[in-house]
Amino acid sequence: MLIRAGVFVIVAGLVAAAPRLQTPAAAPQRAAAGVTVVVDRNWPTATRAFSFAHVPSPSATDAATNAKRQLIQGEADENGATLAALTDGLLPREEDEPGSNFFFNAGTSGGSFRFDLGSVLAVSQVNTYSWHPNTRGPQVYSVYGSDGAAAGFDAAPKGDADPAKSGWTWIASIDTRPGGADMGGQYGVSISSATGAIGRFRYLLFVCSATETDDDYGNTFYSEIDIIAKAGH
Ligand SMILES: [Ca+2]
Ligand SMILES: [Ca+2]
Repeated sequence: MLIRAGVFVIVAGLVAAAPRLQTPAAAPQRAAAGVTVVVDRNWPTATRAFSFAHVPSPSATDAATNAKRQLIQGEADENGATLAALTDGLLPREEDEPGSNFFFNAGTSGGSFRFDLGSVLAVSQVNTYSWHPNTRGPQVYSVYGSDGAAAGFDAAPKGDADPAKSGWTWIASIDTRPGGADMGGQYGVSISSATGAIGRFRYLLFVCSATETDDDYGNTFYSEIDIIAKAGH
């Protein structure tokens, strides 16, 4: 459902895209009240610096650096890295470097994984990065946060169950597909809050979808995911 909704959002965004040139890849994204999403796309050229017009560059010293990572649904592609690649602070040097990215298995529609930050933190940003020359470049996912304290909290929601019904707070649903045939590029997404904190979370859940299922190679090459916590929290 989220994927389909995302397609329509993108189409609508293109129709009204002219005033939004400062974020050329940013069709309107869906996010919880008070949550802001910024999308940057470095294309047709990009460098290993992951330097973006608006989105901060990836960090090696963020709140996710030592997070425990857990695959919840789906299969990792054996040609890629483990989930550790999402938090190691290292970046691919080239646009098609499978061993430096985590991606779900070829021929599958995606999956989900969870970060455990170890304690409840005031999360101010969730920043996600990807890079690929074609359909594995854009990011399509929903992200949820939880402090794990709710009655009935399910740390590993599966199937089509809505995590928001098992103790998770929906933060945003991201779809950076630019429309048109050419989807390649280096993408940066920054999710933040005007009030400083998106929420107080120990766990972050990412539910990822392939960008297309026309062939087996639509799962995004995720290079890094940063969780930024407010200082002193
Ligand atoms: Ca990082
Ligand atoms: Ca990395």
